[in-house]
Amino acid sequence: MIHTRINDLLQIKYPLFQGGMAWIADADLASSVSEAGGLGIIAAGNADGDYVRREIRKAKELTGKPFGVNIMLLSPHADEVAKVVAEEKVKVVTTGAGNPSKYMELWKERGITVIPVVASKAMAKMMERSGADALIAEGGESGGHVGDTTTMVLLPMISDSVSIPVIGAGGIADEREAAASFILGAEGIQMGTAFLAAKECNIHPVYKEKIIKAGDRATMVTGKRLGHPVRSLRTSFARRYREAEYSSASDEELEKLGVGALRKAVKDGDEENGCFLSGQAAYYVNEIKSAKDIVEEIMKGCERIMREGFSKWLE
Ligand code: TUI
Repeated sequence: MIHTRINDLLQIKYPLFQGGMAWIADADLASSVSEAGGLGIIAAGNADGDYVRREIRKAKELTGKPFGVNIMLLSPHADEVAKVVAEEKVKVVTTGAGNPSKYMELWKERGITVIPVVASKAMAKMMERSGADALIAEGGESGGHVGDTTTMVLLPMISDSVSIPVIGAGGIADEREAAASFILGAEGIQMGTAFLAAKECNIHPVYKEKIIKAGDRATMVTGKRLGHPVRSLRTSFARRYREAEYSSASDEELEKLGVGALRKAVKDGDEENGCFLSGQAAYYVNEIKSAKDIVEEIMKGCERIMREGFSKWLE
């Protein structure tokens, strides 16, 4: 068994998180990952407090095991959702796309384990000083909102910079990528894209199909012009958005193009107008499986690689 400080901190069997994907990671997906021995995470995304409270209560009915809530800090409802997770005494909170310092006291006094996502060394050190229990270092291979440092460079950098445990994310969907993360200093891994193909993931079948079929250059990054770079599948929508970014279109026109695009992908499978967020590791996601099989295959494969060691090229 792979056993790190993350297993002890969260009382979970496997140090594996399911990423908090906006519009996607609901109580069904999160509870099935937690039941499988990992940490399932409900994504608050842009949803309001009532939605998040309902999903938390649903997850509590579906599993007795720990699960988390991810708060996307760019959301207009972030303040409200921050209060809801405190009231509901969620065991773990992860944050993304910003600095969660202002909520830290509220969460810590309720005994919540706080694990911010960081994409830089400066943010990692600041979060450790503010009382974070662990960090998720997410490289630019990931789907959704991305920084530009890769997991390969970011993980050792962040692990060397803090003494709290670090979870690697971005570009992990296969056992070799998982094992490499531990070598780079991680004490846990987080996967998002790999769980898009979970049976329990309630996205439109067209979205799952696109992830399963994704090839070697399947994703691209758009949104840099407005300051929020986002990695998604290279669809006609993504190409159109990219063209608009480099045209004389105004910022307002660009924003209008993006409104509702995540929902259109997730709920409607709308190939023309939907934004299908995905990490580069979609290449390794080739079939629909239960969350339990995804968790176990990755962790067992990772453990086998660690036990075998790497003597292939040693004389
Ligand atoms: O947050 C994510 N991934 C996301 S959020 C999202 S929803 C969205 N919708 C529209 C526009 C933008 C996003 C889809 N995917 N990952 C975690 C993550 N956090 N990656 C990078 C960061 C990050 C970035 C800046 C963390 C901290 C940070 O600090 C900013 C600062 O204040 O320096």
